[in-house]
Amino acid sequence: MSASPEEQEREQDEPRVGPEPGAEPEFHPYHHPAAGWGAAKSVTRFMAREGALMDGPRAIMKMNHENTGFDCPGCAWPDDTKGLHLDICENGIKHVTWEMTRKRVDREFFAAHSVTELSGWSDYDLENEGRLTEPMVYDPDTDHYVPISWKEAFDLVGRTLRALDSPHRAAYYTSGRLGNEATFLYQLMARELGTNNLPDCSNMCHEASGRALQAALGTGKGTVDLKDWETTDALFIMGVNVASNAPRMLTALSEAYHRGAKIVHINPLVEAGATRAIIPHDFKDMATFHSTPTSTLNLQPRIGGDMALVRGMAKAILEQSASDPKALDQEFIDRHTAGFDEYRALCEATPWDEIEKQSGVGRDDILEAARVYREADRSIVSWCLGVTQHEHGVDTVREIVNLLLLRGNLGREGAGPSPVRGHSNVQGNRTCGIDHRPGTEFLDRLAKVCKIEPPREHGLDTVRTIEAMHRGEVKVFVGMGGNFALAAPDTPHTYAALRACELTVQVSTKLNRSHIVHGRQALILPCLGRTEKDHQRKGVQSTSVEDSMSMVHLSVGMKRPASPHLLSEPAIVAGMARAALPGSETPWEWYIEDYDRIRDTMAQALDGFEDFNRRVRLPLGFRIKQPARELVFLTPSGRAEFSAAALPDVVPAPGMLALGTMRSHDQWNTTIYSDNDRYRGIKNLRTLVFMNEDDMRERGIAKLDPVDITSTAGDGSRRHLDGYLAVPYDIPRGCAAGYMPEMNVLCALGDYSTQSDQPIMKHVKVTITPAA
Ligand SMILES: Nc1nc2c(c(=O)[nH]1)N[C@H]1C(S)=C(S)[C@@H](COP(=O)(O)OP(=O)(O)OC[C@H]3O[C@@H](n4cnc5c(=O)[nH]c(N)nc54)[C@H](O)[C@@H]3O)O[C@H]1N2
Ligand SMILES: Nc1nc2c(c(=O)[nH]1)N[C@H]1C(S)=C(S)[C@@H](COP(=O)(O)OP(=O)(O)OC[C@H]3O[C@@H](n4cnc5c(=O)[nH]c(N)nc54)[C@H](O)[C@@H]3O)O[C@H]1N2
Ligand SMILES: [Mo]
Repeated sequence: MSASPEEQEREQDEPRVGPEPGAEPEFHPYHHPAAGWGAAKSVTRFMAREGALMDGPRAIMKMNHENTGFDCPGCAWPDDTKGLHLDICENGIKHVTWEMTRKRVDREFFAAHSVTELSGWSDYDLENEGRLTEPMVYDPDTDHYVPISWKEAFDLVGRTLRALDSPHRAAYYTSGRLGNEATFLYQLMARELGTNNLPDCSNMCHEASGRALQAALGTGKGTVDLKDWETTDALFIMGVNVASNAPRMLTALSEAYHRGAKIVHINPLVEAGATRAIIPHDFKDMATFHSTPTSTLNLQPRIGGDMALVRGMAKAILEQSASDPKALDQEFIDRHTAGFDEYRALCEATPWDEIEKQSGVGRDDILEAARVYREADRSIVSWCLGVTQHEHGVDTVREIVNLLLLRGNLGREGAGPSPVRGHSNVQGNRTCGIDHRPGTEFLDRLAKVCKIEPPREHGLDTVRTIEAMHRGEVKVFVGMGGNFALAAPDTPHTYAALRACELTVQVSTKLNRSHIVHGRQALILPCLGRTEKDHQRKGVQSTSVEDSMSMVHLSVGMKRPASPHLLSEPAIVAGMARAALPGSETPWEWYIEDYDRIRDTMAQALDGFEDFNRRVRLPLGFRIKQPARELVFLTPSGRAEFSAAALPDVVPAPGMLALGTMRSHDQWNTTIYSDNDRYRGIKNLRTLVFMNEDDMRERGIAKLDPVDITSTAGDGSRRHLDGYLAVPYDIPRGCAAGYMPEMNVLCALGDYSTQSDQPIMKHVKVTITPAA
């Protein structure tokens, strides 16, 4: 007899935190609800390991609270508007605890370990050493990092930048945790120096969403907020692993379910969050093991099949409109949109068998999803990387908008597009100027307010920066957070690019691969984390962040810094800027004394930030105005634009599979917490590939057999990963999946989307064979 869900949940083996060397890999399909006690136990173990048991709970109670705490750096999901006192999740807690660890990487550590030695360490072991404590510079004579004063470090940056024959010889990368104030100063520094070379993690993440929404609606962001989530009749969740990567969405899903809303998940994998969940802040649910369904329908398209699936839903709605005029919101279409006739003709001309073949979903299932959509007065479509990291990511997001426009699901409560952003401030980074393709209006205003001459030519994105480093055209790489070496595609190629640099500068909280894979000269500049108190001349400072739903609010750290030698990110930017621009009239030092001064300048320079200092101190902050929400479309036609793109062919060639790279439950991008992936039933294993059982059988591969994976790039070049273990999984035929960043080795740098310039990370063309 099988155990009840409660028993299963109780008996569930607690995964050990951290990779267990030599431990046997295990796979047992997971049948429990997401979140709940499994999550709570995992958190406790994790805190104990990081020595944060005392501080952890105190910090957690401060997370995501109306302007009195710090913003959870875990993800970009908005804060609960009703002031939920435990609006938190397992992964957010791990993320914060990871920052608050008691372990330290100090000068003795670097004296004891050469860089060559450290390059043999695993990524887990590097980060596991704890927080960085003081600035370090690479000494090529001894192959060790050695201490350097902040002043000398800034001088080295300034000297090297000033010696470049063009400002375009440097690139300034941003990882999406950087607060708005530091972001604004950082882009100002780059532009005052004379370049728009501002690659960011968004180039690998939601570039496709931004470009599609901009073209369709004249705004690069979603239009809905949490209230809309609370009132909608139907939610379509596409390509998001909710329980692992946006766990606070589980609350919204279970509330929606209780309300009677329909929830449709569209994902090649049926992830744990697409079944049932126990909501962690609901003490009653926790105590009684009560779980709530988080789905009413699950569709499993093939990898890359979303556009065809959405086209199918649109086709069904259009077909239905012949007998049921209310299927379409014709008045909305007439008043607010352009290009409808062309789109209708395209849908009519797309045959059902093509839609079925390309989506990998049967017509009846697509009709069922269309029925849910038709019966809902208000619908929201939400998506993440499963939709964006494709060649045709922009077309797919536009197809989603097409579907929404058909029924006027825009500019009213409970309806609209809702991309789920990744990093906690990745959306704010773009708003505050991290953009290698800045608009003229933005630059004109920046020029006027900051009295600089910003460059007008477009700069380099992530992929193009790596190419330029290879060619010797970019010689200085500055990383404001993140782990560029591992996050970027084509790992050996990216390593070589970084190593070809004259200087690499990494502003970081913890040791990672990007410190070990460095330029001829290299600096590690350690900064305060978001949980830490930032003391400046005028007192304790706060920074602001913007969530996935355009809410801007303050984040105030409250912990004693990990080391007295840390500087804040704004201060590090200002230090580098002053050294590189000694004659600059920008009052860099004055800004750092009091971040209100930065915000006052931002209020003048940035659209939507008027009266910034006052509004950001309102209890929940403020929402940046969203013209599309008000049915004002800043598009050439002044209307919301339908698109009419042909369906791409996403069906793998015979013998090939489409491989999606993704995150495990116990990881934060390049930070690996353990080798377990609880919700997918995996223990002690990251070097795996999830496959359909029939695809395995056809290749003579049994459960946990070692296999060799070969990817074939657009230019015909091949890349390999050998000895990965095959895991039979409920995934459509022709599809496979495994973990980033290990699998970035398989992603060719040249294989980026021509629509978004995003590296293709979800549709890598591979062959898989039994290990040689
Ligand atoms: N705990 C934790 N939270 C995180 C992160 C983390 O690493 N750890 N990362 C943060 C960041 S930066 C980001 S961008 C987000 C990422 O959040 P996600 O987008 O959830 O990230 P992935 O792990 O890449 O998972 C992609 C999901 O898309 C599905 N998928 C793959 N291919 C396709 C496809 O062709 N179509 C559809 N419909 N689905 C597909 C996969 O099965 C998987 O469920 O999460 C953020 N939050
Ligand atoms: N194959 C494949 N590759 C991918 C993806 C994928 O799905 N598949 N996803 C892509 C996506 S969506 C993203 S967003 C990128 C992520 O790319 P990045 O943002 O570059 O990488 P992270 O792993 O988030 O960065 C982790 C590091 O950030 C530093 N850090 C942490 N907190 C702070 C802080 O407060 N300040 C500073 N200065 N540093 C800090 C720490 O040193 C830590 O080691 O990866 C991309 N790469
Ligand atoms: Mo991301």
